Amino acid sequence: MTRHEPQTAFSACPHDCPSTCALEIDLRPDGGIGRVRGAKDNTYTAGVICAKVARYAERLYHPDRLLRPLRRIGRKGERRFEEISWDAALDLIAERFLAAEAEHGAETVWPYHYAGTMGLVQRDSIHRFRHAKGYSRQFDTFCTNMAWTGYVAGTGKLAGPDPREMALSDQIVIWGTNPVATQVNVMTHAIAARKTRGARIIVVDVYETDTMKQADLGLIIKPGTDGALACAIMHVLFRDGYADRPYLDAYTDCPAALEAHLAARTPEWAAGLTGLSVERIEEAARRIGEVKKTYFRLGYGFTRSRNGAVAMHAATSIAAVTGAWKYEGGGAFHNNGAIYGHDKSMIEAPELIDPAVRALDQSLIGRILTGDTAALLGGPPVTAMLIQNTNPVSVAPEQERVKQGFLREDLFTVVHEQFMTETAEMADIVLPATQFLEHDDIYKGGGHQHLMLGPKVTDPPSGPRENLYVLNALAKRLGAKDHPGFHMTAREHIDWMLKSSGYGSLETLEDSRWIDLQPDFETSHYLSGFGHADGKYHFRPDWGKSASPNKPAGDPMGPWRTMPDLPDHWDSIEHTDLQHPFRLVTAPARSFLNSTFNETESSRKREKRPEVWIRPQDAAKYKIADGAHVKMGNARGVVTLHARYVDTIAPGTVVSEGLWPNSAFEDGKGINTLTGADPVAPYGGAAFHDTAVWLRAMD
Ligand SMILES: Nc1nc2c(c(=O)[nH]1)N[C@H]1C(S)=C(S)[C@@H](COP(=O)(O)OP(=O)(O)OC[C@H]3O[C@@H](n4cnc5c(=O)[nH]c(N)nc54)[C@H](O)[C@@H]3O)O[C@H]1N2
Ligand SMILES: Nc1nc2c(c(=O)[nH]1)N[C@H]1C(S)=C(S)[C@@H](COP(=O)(O)OP(=O)(O)OC[C@H]3O[C@@H](n4cnc5c(=O)[nH]c(N)nc54)[C@H](O)[C@@H]3O)O[C@H]1N2
Ligand code: SF4
Ligand SMILES: [Mo]
Repeated sequence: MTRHEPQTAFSACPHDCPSTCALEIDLRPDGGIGRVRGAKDNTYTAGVICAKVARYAERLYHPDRLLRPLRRIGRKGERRFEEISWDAALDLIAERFLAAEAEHGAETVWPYHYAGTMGLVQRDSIHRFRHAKGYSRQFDTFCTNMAWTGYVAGTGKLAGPDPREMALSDQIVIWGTNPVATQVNVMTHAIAARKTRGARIIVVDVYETDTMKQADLGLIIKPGTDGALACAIMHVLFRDGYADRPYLDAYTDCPAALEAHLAARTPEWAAGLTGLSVERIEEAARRIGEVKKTYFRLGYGFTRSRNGAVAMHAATSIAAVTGAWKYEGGGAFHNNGAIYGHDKSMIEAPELIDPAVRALDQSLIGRILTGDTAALLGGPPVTAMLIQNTNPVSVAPEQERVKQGFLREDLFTVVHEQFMTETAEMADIVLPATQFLEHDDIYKGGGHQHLMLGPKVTDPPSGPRENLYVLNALAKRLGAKDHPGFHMTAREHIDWMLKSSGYGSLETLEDSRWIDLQPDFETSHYLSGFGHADGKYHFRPDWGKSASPNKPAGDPMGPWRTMPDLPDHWDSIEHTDLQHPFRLVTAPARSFLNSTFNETESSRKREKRPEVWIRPQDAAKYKIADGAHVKMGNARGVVTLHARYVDTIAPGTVVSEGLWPNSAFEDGKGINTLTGADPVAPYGGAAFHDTAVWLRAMD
């Protein structure tokens, strides 16, 4: 803890945020933490972090932190628990997991996790645990499926131009992400480009976000119409001589077919779909055509729709039409997942995987726990769960079913948590977890290129234990197949991974704090070829055979056979009708991170209360006043919240920023009561921003 300066420790932000900031932590004389700051000498973080992490002490020393293992003594969900010892808790869990296994087979146990910590040791050791027992696997679908699949369909690889190059670009197109709220460092580099080079910023969203407020050109479009906008932009680029034909011939698979296909995708056509004026689309296209050094920073938000993969591929394709990839400060970036090449085998034990064991869809948890045979993939019911790093009762879609499932008396649920979340309230056993500053881990940035050390910098209170401890202790009690990973500390795991990956050792990383793994310019810009076997950018994605990192073992899913074979508007979104006249987008709130930080007072104060934002013109039609108490619903359920008039939203669209705890809504039904879990084509994912709803004033 005193490796650098006596009063300052370093770490990395563990939260599920593409920025993965390099942190400096002020240490108090008693060893506790003070202010958290961004590391100035990390070239991506550049000294800037978000407000909620700067005040981390509020979360670390929160009076509601879980400190002791708890056992349920009331009925399910009644929130009555008694304290027990760690040993008693672990013994009981082992007994119940073994009994469940004896009755239904090992697949009845479903270790369930996600990204509350992005630390590779503490997040992913659960895989070693599940594989060593033959427990059900998890098909991850909350977040990345449509975005990664769509990007990789074009480029063949999940990587791109160095995000720091944004500072060297002449124009930055921030598409379907709200970095002021969700990944603040994108703004650092984009604003630097504006200050030093007069770069322009274009933002595409469905409402005027804080990011769009900073833009030179803001395009507010109807949700799920990004494919149409991208096609119309490309139409103009071809029509007006902005297409880089030598680049297209050398680097792309079928430019002539694309051009012919786009002939009918005119700005007039896209105006009808997106709600933008023809002039606005023409203006955006002209700016993108004129400025060669345009950096497309493509986010997740616009892919959380049933046509999200198609939308991502279409937006990525624009950079291939202009040839922006050739230039420093140009190209299209989404995520750098493919650059790391780190060896996770000691953490995850892939050699223990039995491919016959089912992989249950994380987003279908509601259907799975309520016995839907299709969702259970024909296997046994789930009767035991160990949950780490996720809060499905709040974050998962089809919330009514999720709650119903967790209420099952024959389901034995263990939740390892830092706080009494709404998922922990449903548990049979609650185990207290350490926070990131209290354990060792290693992180990689999705939105940048650093592998970063996050060492333990302060002692936890007595009680909370790290994920690795729980998994190793349970593996032993459960008689899991032995694996060296079960006998290693987090520091030993980190050291092993670094050595095995050729990235030095724990000792060298303690010294350097991070490693910059950005590939060279040629590679990052695909100048020696794209990631596909033919080295070309693919306008024709061949969806059923994609190289997506999210590809599951089985067949493609959803209506994938009707996906367009070239960039297009794919009309597969949830449609409005007379009963459901609005389309709801559940965008993230600036002061929460998914459901994390919704326990801190300052975040709740800043976000005020659950609201649905609506255009006054739209509200008037349904006699909804500004500030009105409203119900919002669809076939999945009904929520109660307050309306607020906001002029700058796409027509027919309503926005509810979250994630608030369910209990902040009047009847305890959170926003995910309304969202659907149906798997999006072709490789799954939940369409969180693609929901048709009705709205009704309550009085
Ligand atoms: N403060 C804060 N930060 C976060 C999070 C958080 O909850 N709060 N969540 C973290 C996580 S897990 C992730 S994955 C990232 C995600 O961060 P982003 O990539 O920013 O993605 P989203 O947060 O889903 O949505 C971003 C924007 O997409 C817009 N959007 C929704 N539908 C459409 C559409 O059809 N078209 C267009 N053009 N825009 C659309 C929304 O209005 C929203 O402003 O952020 C991380 N950072
Ligand atoms: N309506 C709507 N729903 C959404 C989204 C949306 O935009 N709209 N976004 C979706 C997206 S992109 C994502 S990624 C998911 C995210 O959903 P989750 O992965 O569930 O994310 P969090 O809400 O951050 O919950 C993480 C939990 O992990 C706990 N935790 C943190 N660190 C540790 C640790 O070291 N050990 C243990 N045991 N626990 C820890 C935290 O206390 C927190 O309760 O939500 C999805 N849900
Ligand atoms: S911006 Fe994201 S990575 Fe950086 S400190 Fe905030 S939550 Fe963490
Ligand atoms: Mo996410």
